[in-house]
Amino acid sequence: MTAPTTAEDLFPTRLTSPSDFIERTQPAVWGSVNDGPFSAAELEAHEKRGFTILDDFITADDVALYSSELDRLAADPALQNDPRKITERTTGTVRSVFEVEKLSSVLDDLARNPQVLDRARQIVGSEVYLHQTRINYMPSFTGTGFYWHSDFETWHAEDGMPVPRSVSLSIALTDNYPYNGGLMVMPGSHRTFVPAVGETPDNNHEQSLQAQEAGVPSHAAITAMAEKYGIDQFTGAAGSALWFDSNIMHGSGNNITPYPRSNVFMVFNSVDNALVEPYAAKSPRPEHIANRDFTPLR
Ligand code: 6CS
Ligand code: FE
Repeated sequence: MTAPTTAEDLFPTRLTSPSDFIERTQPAVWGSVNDGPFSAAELEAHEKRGFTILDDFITADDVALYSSELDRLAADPALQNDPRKITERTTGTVRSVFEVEKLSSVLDDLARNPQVLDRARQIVGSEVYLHQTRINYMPSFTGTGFYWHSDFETWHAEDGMPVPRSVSLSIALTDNYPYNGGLMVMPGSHRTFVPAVGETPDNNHEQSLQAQEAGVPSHAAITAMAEKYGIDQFTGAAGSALWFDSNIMHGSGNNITPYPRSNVFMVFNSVDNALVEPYAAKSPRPEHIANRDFTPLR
């Protein structure tokens, strides 16, 4: 499949001056209760809040299995200078490994597991493919967070994702406390698109995956969003899952505790929302960050 070169830009961003927020018209949940494992009440809550937490989503055995994959990939000498491995800017320890379904058959199986795939299809209301996958490692003491952002803002601007019709799954491989750099979300903020100010630098991904600067909202925008939606935090034991909308406003602080925090992260995009040319960047990002093989996952 080749990407169309143009598509209407419903979410102008990376602008020269601030502009109004955009209230999206697209739903968060495109499917219905008959399409998969989520109950009607879960779908309704997901539509409203933009995220769903499922405790005990995977077993303790699977937590151990995926954790050993995480350790293996972090230590793999073959990935030493691989662009899929992102290190912390200051300490050089592993921050993320991308495209993990290609590096681990165990994680490829996870993406295709009906408990995962059927839920992703149910939310986006169609067949899906993997837009991005990664393992995030947040070490104890020195782990650095992710500043406030909407994933969709980046995927639209830099990857050419037309509309927010994708869902992300984050599975906790360690316990998430309120104090070890856990993810903060603004419930309901997925309804509002916050255009960012500032042009996308060339090859922005070479620095943005260590610390995002382009595409983040202004302090005034974050303040307005927090006043409207409030801030919640994702806490939960290892094995819990967070399903969240691509446009939800989220971020995390640093981790100065002795308790590391790591997770497997997979983004399922609708095959009817395949990438086009980037809306606000000179060239598309590499495929290990933004996949352009739109073959449905089976
Ligand atoms: O670049 C990405 O695709 C993801 N990573 C960062 C740091 N921000 C946007 C998005 O979540
Ligand atoms: Fe994010």
